[in-house]
Amino acid sequence: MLTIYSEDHRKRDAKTELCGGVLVEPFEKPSRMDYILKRLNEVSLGEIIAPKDYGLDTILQVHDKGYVSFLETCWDEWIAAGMEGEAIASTWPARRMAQKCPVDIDGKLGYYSLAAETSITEGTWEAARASANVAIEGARRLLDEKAVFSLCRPPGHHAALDMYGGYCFFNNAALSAQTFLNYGSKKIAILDVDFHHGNGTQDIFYNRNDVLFISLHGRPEDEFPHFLGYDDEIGEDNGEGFNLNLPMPKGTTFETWRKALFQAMERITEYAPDALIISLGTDTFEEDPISSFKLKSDDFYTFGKDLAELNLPTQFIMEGGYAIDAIGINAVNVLQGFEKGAN
Ligand code: Q9C
Ligand code: ZN
Repeated sequence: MLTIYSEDHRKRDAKTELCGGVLVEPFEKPSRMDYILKRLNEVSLGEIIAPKDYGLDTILQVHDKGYVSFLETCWDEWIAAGMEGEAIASTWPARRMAQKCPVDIDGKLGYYSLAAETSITEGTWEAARASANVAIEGARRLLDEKAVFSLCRPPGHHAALDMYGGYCFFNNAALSAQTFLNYGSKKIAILDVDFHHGNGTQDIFYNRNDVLFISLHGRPEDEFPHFLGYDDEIGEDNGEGFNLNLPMPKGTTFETWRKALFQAMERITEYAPDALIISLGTDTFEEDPISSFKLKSDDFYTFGKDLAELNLPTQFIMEGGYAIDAIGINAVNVLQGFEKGAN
């Protein structure tokens, strides 16, 4: 399987994440990629290529213009304001307050964020742009390949039309879906198997029927992002019936998770998309430090094999996964299972 990867992800190297009332070393860190690369090379999965730079056109089809320019200038504005640490939001346009973008950088950070754990740092914009390019390149390559792996970092599925958070800035899966549509596809399915609900992807396609969004995740009652991901969110207007959430409780094992997977696969078969995008988080792993599902390394292989049954052109897009000494095995197990199943 062809892998798309950019070294520029290293430009995102935040030193702080707000967690449990203190600043900790971020869970989402550059070395995650090293473990995946190491495993890709160990099993010789295939060629690894760098993306071209696709500029901002596709990004602006998916994200709000003001949001994109905020990301571009945020760090400079933060430094110009004389701040000491990394840029973290601390105030939000909450219930019954004005939904207007302020001028002050503290105000802007709250306006354009959905959570405070994600610090913006020097180089975040460049890394997020590279990650977007990795997704878009993958979509283009899928025109000639049966499957591709877009090794994206930073991840994307929490990034909404005009909000960052949950370690995400641009929604890589959405950029990829939009790229397929730009190239003439009529219907795209996105299956999000990251432990956390893909609130950003749901948000972007909520009123559209040309992208089917399905997410398997920890229940919003228990887990981040807390305020989206319920099973009564089915889509709106043209998008009604094209959003499917399958939330599951803490402690969910592969046996239960796989039943939800089969339900998702049935819906995808019925939809009959031109291509399938997998938002691939491996934070469903039993040893993940911030999640509560109980998948084992072998289960990721079985999952990949199951997916191959759909017999669709498939793009895997890397999302979360924080048990980093197992992230290589787990992610590559999915890809190897898929290749095994497809033959
Ligand atoms: N104290 C992705 O998996 N909450 N993002 C962390 C730790 C945020 C996860 C809580 C989790 C974001 C792409
Ligand atoms: Zn996650």
